[in-house]
Amino acid sequence: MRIITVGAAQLGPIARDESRARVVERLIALLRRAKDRGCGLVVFPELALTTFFPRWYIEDEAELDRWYETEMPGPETAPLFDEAKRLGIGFSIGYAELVREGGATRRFNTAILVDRSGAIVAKYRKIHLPGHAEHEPWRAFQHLEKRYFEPGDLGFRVTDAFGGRIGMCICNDRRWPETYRVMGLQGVEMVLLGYNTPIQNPPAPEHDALSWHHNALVMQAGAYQNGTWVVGVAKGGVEEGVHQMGGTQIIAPSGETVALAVTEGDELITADCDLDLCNSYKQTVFAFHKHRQPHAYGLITGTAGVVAPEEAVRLDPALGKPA
Ligand code: ING
Repeated sequence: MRIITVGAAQLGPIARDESRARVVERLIALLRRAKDRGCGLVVFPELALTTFFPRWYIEDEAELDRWYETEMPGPETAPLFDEAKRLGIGFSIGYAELVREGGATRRFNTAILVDRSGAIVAKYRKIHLPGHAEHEPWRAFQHLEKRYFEPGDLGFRVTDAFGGRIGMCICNDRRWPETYRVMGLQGVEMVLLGYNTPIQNPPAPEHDALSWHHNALVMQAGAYQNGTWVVGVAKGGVEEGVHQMGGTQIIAPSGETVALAVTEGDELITADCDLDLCNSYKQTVFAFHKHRQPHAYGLITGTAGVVAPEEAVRLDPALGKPA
C-alpha cells in the first residue's frame, strides 16, 4: 500500500476585483481543513489566483498583464507557500505565468507542484488551449485563451514525488486522450488537474446539458485507460456572470469516482489514494509493452486534423497495405 491522502480543493467564484491576498486567505483555509483531514497533498484549480480573465477582450496590455504572476512565489503568494510548509502539506496550483526572456514577453497558463518541504518540484504549461484568438462579439462571453497564452513548451512530464509518479495537466487538456497516454507511457500514477469550465459553450449549446457527463467521462476514461488516479478540481459557481461548473472529483485507476464535490463553492473533498491500485491495470489489461502496437498509430502524430483516406495512406505506410 502506498497511500497518499489527497485533498481536492474546489474554489467558488473569484471576483474581478478580489485581491490575490484575499484569494490566498481562501486557499489557506482549505489547506488547514485538509490538514485536519490528514491530507499530504492538496490540488487547487486552474488560474486559482484570479478570476477567469480570458472571458473578456482586453486590449490594453498593461491591464492584461495585471492578471499574470511574474514570480512564484511572489509577495502575495508567499503566505500560501509558508503555511503549506508549516503544515507539511504539498500542493499543486494553477496560475497565469508571465515570463520576460531574451527581450520577449511570453504568457502561459501554468501549474506547479510544490512538495511538503515547500520546493517547486514540477511545472506544467497548458498545451491544449481552447476557445479563440480574436474578439468574437457575438458571444455572450469570450474565451480568449488562444490570445492570452502560448501553447505549453514543457510537454506532459511525470515527476517522482509523494512516493509515486505524479503528472499534471490543465482543463481542456483533460478532454484529449493523448494527454493521459503520454503520461501513462511514463508510468504516471496520479494526474493532478484544475479546470475553469463554463457550462455554456457558445459554439455548441447542445452540449451544455452534458457538461457534467463529459467532465466525468474524459477523466474516468483517462484514469482507467492508463491505470492512474486522476484528481480534477474546479473553480465553479457564477463568476462575473458566467456559470462555471463544479464537479470536482477524485477518480481511481478503475475509472470509478471515489469522491465528488456537491457544491459549486469553496469545498474540500478527500480520499485515501493507494497508488498500488494502479498496478493491476498497468500489469494486465493496460500492460502497454505487451499490448500496444505503435506501428499502427502513425496518424496520431502524423497530422493535427482529419485527412482524406488517400492522404492518410501517404502519411502512414501501415495504412498502405493492399486489402
Ligand atoms: N475551459 C473549458 C474546458 O475545456 C470548454 C473550455 C468549455 C471546452 C466547454 C469545451 C466545452 O473545460 C478551459 N479553461 O479549458
